[in-house]
Amino acid sequence: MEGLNFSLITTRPELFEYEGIFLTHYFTDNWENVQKFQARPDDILIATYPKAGTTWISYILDLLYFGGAEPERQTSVPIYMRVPFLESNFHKIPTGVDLANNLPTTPRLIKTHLPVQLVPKSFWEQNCKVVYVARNAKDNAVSYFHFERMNQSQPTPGDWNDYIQKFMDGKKVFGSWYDHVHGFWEKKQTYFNLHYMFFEDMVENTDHELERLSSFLNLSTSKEEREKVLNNVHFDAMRQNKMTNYSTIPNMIFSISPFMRKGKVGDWKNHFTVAQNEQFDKHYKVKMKNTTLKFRTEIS
Ligand code: PPS
Repeated sequence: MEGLNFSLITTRPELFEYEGIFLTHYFTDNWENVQKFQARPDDILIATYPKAGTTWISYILDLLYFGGAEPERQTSVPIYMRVPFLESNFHKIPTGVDLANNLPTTPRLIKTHLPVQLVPKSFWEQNCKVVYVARNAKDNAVSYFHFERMNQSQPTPGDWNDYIQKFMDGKKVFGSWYDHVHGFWEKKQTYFNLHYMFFEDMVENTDHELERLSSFLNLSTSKEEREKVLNNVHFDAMRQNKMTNYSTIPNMIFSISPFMRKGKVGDWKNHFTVAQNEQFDKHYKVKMKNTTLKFRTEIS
């Protein structure tokens, strides 16, 4: 397997404010090179707030473009090497920028969690296709909480009550969920090469979302091809697959919580107390009052 030469990090990083959002040094250490990154017109940028379904959409795109052509890629190259995390600099593996610059594929699939205003400008200048996935705030917060518990390269999450307060305040790595989802939604109004997707729609009808995505990408995929992709990107299949489940990363302690945890809409109901939910809803109304963006927190 490529790129797995790193050991457990024992000290969790500090969260600090940088360029108007909260980050850790893993995402600021290579800042200038990230901002100077030269996108190519056929690059595809996968943009998300953390825990919105990045790995899922990355694997879907990877299979759509390269699933048929390179069978060994599917069994030997982990998803985080196929789809570099642009702003990352974890020191023990090449930076996201170096990985992206050395990608042998066309198109290059590149992942970012940066909010819209901090995306390197060459992506916009080159009119690259951007696939954005958003997830409802409550499930996103729950998923992020468990991720911070298990991932030793994230700041400590504190207890759940503390955690949701910080989430509401935007004091999380990559900043405010509210600003992130809203920022890309606004961008879509003037930048037409942006496909805005919802995690909830993907759970409800993955095939339909796959069709819409293929059409955005101008890919003509047959029903059979789509079925093959669907089988591979099912939650259970990705959870079993070492190339997509992140089990190859020592910093992630799966005995605390696995990366592929539940993959559901509505798990927030198992976490929020009635009082926390009321407070969250009240705050949400204020934060989201000036947007046409609507989320579903449950599906039938
Ligand atoms: S990261 O670390 O930001 O890249 O994480 P990300 O991949 O964005 O989000 C992880 C959550 O997505 C869920 N997931 C899926 N759900 C349904 N089906 C599929 N195939 C799938 N793949 C990933 C994953 O389980 C995490 O959500 P939770 O709610 O924690 O389970």
